[in-house]
Amino acid sequence: MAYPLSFTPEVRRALDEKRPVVALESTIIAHGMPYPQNVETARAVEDIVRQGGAVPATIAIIGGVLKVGLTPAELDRFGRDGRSIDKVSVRDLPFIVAQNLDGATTVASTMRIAAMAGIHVFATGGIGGVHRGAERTFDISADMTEFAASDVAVVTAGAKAILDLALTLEMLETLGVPVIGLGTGEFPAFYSRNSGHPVPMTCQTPAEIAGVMRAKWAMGLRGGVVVANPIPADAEIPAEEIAPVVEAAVKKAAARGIMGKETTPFLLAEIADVTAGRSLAANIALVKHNSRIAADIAVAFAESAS
Ligand code: PSU
Ligand code: MN
Repeated sequence: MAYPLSFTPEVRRALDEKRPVVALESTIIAHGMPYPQNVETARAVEDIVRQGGAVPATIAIIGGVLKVGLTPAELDRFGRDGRSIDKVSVRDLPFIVAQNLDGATTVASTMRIAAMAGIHVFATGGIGGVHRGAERTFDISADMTEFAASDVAVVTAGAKAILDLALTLEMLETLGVPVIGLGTGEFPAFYSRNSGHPVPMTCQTPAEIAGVMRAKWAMGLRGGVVVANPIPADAEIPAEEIAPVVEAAVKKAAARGIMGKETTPFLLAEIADVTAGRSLAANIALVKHNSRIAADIAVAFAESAS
């Protein structure tokens, strides 16, 4: 039996009526962005999903309960409390639940809870992946292995520029995960539209992506799909501009001995600092764009059921 989930009425109704739903994560709120931009963005993203004809389901853990959909007050609290709320990946789920704690869910744990809830589309900013230097540190995000387990399509602006994109793509191939460029032949690099790394396949429309999802799961192939959606051109930071900033941030993290789950939040905050908030503006723009596309995919996927 699945662990009991707690739904907001809006999400419960949409799922019962088989209407399109888009999952959203809470680590990006609590750990990925500063207050108050985190709450403003989380609210805006929910509105964008609704405007796109789907119902948003922001996922988090409150008092050990797996929440599918947050009330405005809950969402606000996650933004205000920020990094004092535990960042919860899949390995942390049993402890947080058993001890009745609060947790902000990463891409991996959000995928898992979305799958438990029967939600197949999820919008984030950028997925975790294989970190630079992983051959020494073994730092590979649990987001990677989760793509082999949960039947969820995740719309992402590629993978964060703080990662080793070539190794991240290799890992996804090993795990049998389709990486689809939406309107692009290149894997986008989060802040930048281009990375120089080709994607294995390209789709031009949300309906085509829904088709890939149907085909994958109809064959009994378990696991997720990466939908790589480049940041809008007017918000991008060109690769040559952001590369030295990322380089310096990665070095600073290493020098300070920052490891494990602290790495990604540290690097994002450091890069936002050094770019005087420009990377934060880029991050917000790409999350909004991903949410719009995720709504379109959820609508197309629901239509393809009939
Ligand atoms: N995307 C963003 N900002 C974030 C994250 C993703 O734009 O803060 C979070 C996601 O929750 C992702 C996590 O799952 O970073 C990856 O952390 P780690 O590298 O420790 O697995
Ligand atoms: Mn890690």
